[in-house]
Amino acid sequence: MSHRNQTLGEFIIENQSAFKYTSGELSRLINSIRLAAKVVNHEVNKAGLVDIIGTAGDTNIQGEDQQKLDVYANDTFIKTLTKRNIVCGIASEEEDDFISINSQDENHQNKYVVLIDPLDGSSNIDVNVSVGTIFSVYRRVTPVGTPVTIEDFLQKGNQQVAAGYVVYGTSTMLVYTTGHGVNGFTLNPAIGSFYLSHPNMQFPENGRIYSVNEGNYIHFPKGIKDYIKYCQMEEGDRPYTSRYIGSLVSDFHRNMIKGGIYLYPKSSMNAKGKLRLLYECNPMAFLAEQANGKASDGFTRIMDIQPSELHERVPFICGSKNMVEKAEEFMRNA
Ligand code: P6P
Repeated sequence: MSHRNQTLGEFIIENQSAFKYTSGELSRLINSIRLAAKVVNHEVNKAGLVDIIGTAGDTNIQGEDQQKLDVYANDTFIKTLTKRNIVCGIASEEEDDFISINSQDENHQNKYVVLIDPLDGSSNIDVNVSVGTIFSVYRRVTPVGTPVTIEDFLQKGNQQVAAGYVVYGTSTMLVYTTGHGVNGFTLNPAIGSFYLSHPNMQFPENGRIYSVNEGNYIHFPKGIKDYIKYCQMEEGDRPYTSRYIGSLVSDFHRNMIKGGIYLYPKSSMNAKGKLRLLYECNPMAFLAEQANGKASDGFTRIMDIQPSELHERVPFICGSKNMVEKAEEFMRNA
């Protein structure tokens, strides 16, 4: 159920009963993400005005320079999720290992683990291009009341109970799913409330936008090269338009609204591609499928891949169903 201009809080309450595990915990979890998103949004929006731009002088497990806002966003989401005593474990792109959260009370009854990319596309911060937060939620698989283990995090994407992103763009939006479609909420910064602005978001089955870093073209597998050439060919509704922001959340969001495909393939430089399975590809794949789109590594459905380590990478092709299937066809026939 949804009504335009409903607030996120009203939407969560109205749809709580639709969620099969409802105990209010997931609603409180989404509410805590809402709060953290507002706090991070405040900092992202003034990044140019205070000394928060630039690297924090550290690198993460990926060997990437940690931008100060990366660190700030990571700390904010971890603190908010921990303080609200909702989850039993958190994994983050910015943390080498997962964090086990022992509740204040001895009977640790929290059932959910959250995996986050706290600020995706952060290399865009210094040039004022939109960035995003990505989150993925699972129910733990180890006994409630015991400390979480790596098993709780290495679940297939098809076990997710919720997933979403915040895009800090020309406006700030929270877009998420609990398995009943995808809904987008836009922040009214004047009053600090998110309002339902994009109910039941759906990928058009076809699109005319392809998003890929063509600077890597010569390093791509033959099937990807053939698909890119297909996009550029004068035939039917082609050539398509190339649009690549360098921020997954922004490219995904635009393609979901307009129709399009995002590709981050493997290459001779990145044997498994660049994007991380657990906190980038799985949540975006859950959203894509809930919005009538598709997500694969070129051969296998992303959400069917069995993770083997926290920060593993996979090739990622995601977007309008017919476009993803055409790209998969080129991969099969290469
Ligand atoms: P490249 C950002 O670092 C990110 O993870 C995605 O948000 C983005 O689409 C991609 O990497 C950009 O990577 O290699 O094209 O700069």
